Amino acid sequence: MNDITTISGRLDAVGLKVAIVAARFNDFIVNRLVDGAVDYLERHGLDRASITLVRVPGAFELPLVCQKLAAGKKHDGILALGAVIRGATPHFDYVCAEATKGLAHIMLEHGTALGYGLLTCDTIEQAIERAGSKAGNKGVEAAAAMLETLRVLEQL
Ligand code: INI
Repeated sequence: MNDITTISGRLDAVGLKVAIVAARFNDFIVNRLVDGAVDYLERHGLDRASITLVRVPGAFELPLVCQKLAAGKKHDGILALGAVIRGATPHFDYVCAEATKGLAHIMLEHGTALGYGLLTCDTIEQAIERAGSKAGNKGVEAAAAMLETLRVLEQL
């Protein structure tokens, strides 16, 4: 592999500005994702004062606010955090699909690294497992992915 030019992202958050957009719906889960993401970014050198936390009503509103932030170009990376938990109606499917499509679209439209930290779970137990217990913390994973991606983009 020595002869291959390899580009990879340093996990170094020093000097960056990051926006976290977090849904208030299921906040007992989402707050754990926010805590995990902030802790990860701080441990990788981000100054706490360089984080802007924006609260939105639910996952469905994440794309609109992320789009406005991406268009504003004031942040190096954006992190979208939320938790959709299946109920008795098809509502879950619509919210998950539109939020996910919207977030992917924003990344491509604006070329902004956007961490996808939206839990889409069948049960509350699954959400708890992914918010800092048995299955890790998806807020941390989304923050790590955002950081790595924005550092890759800088080099292209
Ligand atoms: N929003 C969520 O973030 N999680 C959910 O589990 C959820 N459920 O199940 O309904 C949810 N709905 C609200 C939605 O995101 C919008 O905020 C609402 O429809 C107003 O536009």
